[in-house]
Amino acid sequence: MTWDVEKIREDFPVLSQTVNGKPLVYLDNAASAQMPRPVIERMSAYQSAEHSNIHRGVHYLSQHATTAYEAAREKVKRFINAPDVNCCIFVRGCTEGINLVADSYGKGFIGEGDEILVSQMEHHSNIVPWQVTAEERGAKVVVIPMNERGELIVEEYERLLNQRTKIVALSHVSNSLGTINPVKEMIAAAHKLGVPVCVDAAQSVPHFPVDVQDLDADFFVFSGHKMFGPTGSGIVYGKREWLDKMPPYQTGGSQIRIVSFERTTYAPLPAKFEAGTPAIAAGIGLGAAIDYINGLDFVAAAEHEHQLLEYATERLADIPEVTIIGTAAHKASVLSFTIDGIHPHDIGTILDQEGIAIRAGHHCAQPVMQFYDVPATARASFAFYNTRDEVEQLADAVQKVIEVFA
Ligand code: C6P
Repeated sequence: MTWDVEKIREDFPVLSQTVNGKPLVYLDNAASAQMPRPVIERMSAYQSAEHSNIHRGVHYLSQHATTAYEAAREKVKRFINAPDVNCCIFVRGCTEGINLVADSYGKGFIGEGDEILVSQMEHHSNIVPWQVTAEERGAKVVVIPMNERGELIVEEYERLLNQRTKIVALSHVSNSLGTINPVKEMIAAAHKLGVPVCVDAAQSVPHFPVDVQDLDADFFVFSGHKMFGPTGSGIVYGKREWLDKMPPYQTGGSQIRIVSFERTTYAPLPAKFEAGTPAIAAGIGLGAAIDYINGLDFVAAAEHEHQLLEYATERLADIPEVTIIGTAAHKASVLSFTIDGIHPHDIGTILDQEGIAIRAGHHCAQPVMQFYDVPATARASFAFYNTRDEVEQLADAVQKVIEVFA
């Protein structure tokens, strides 16, 4: 299967600009991917001619906007193969989504002495909300360890699962290492004890097809802006058996059935978890991003990306001063590295002078940095619109950084 990357790039207007006098090489896709023209145009059309509040008005525009928003929810359902559209809850992003699950599931199901299993490679968004829940509920966060390659130690995980475990919080793909975790097997192991699993899918949905029913995920959370959609959009998918029993996360307009000063009752799913006016344009934009992905050969896109990652890994591994952080057997998109004696922020700054955008820092994964005993890493992250030539430019620029500091 061939992948016509030059044709795909024409869909992304942001890519055809120069930065610091050089053609932009955008390798910060794990932070935020770029939006293709159809997404930009769909949001602009909504803002120009369709904008109105949803689920409230009897007038034309309100009904029209409601239909567009709910159509986007249907697209999400099909994209992740959710069994029920009402179990797909719109949130503003992955962080808000995980906070929703941690707070609401915590209130419903976690108590004194219980344990929450969280992996060592999680993003802070999948650590801190669980710490807060643990503190509030008198529970404990227990860490699933990883090995030197940045792979979770599944035997250790299975040993840690026990009768006190009330939930497992796990990233599908690590944002700092690129590791693809064996979530399907890990979910099956948790389910043997009746323990639900919350999958942080922020870094998987942009890179390969997902199926929440095949994974048997209890919760599956992601952001729109990493999957070629807008900021301010995101999804919590949850199994109805949990969502129906969980209390609302936020309360207010739109999520109630009846309010009186004596007693308030809540609306059914998904409204119960969608208090207030949502980010309507962002939700519709997420739907347009899904349409865009569906119009591609996503399997060929994933293969192209994988080849870029392998080639970049090969090129950087050939440079003696470079250490690659995260060498798991199964990886997606992310290449983290350090250079002997050079701070990652300096790498990022010099690469920027070459027009190359990467991220330098702890990537909101400080426990990963502590594990490898580094303050930060430089991270290149690929999307299907990146090219082999851009990988060459990255490798050449890294060589240049080393020469600057020699
Ligand atoms: N990671 C990165 O550069 P938000 O910010 O809510 O859209 O997503 C949070 C989040 C949660 N989980 C994972 C695995 C993530 O990678 C992220 C966001 C970005 O790696 C920004 S820190």
